[in-house]
Amino acid sequence: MKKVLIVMGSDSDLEQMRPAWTVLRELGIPCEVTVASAHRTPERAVELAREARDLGCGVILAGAGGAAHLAGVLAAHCTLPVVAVPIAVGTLGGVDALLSAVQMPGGVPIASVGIGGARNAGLFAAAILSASDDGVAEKLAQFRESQVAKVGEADRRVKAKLAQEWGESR
Ligand code: RP5
Repeated sequence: MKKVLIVMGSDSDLEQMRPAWTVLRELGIPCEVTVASAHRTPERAVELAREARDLGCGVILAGAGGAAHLAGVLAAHCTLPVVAVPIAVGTLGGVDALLSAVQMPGGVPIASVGIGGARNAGLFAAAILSASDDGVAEKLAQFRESQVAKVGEADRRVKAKLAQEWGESR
């Protein structure tokens, strides 16, 4: 099974990135997590991107805040799909990171989830891997089914609560 490489620009991104590997672990998809910065450790970022495919990675998730360029730099040095996770930090609260991802100039595309969207990034990585891995596709289908069940339970809870409230108010 292909792995997901999760790169974050700083250890200060850790908690916002945690949902990515949490959901990947729920799905049984292996991942590597590492800190590398496009501007503080540019050589390391390039090295990671260049070796990722040979190390068995099928997707890269890149979490960074500020006017972030980590996802773009990683994408520039490999042909794996790269998904940016804009981190909510600093004066602009992640809008800068979001725009730097979705406004990537032409030729080396990256995808992006929303600000702080690490869990969705993990799920999207699983969807990418599912295109060539039936086991991952099956796990993702089961995950979707579990969401259906949870919404059904939420619906029953809300109805029961409202029935009780409305009964009490009469
Ligand atoms: C970015 O700058 C990192 O991804 C982080 O979101 C932000 C702040 O980094 P620290 O100054 O906390 O290390 O490169």
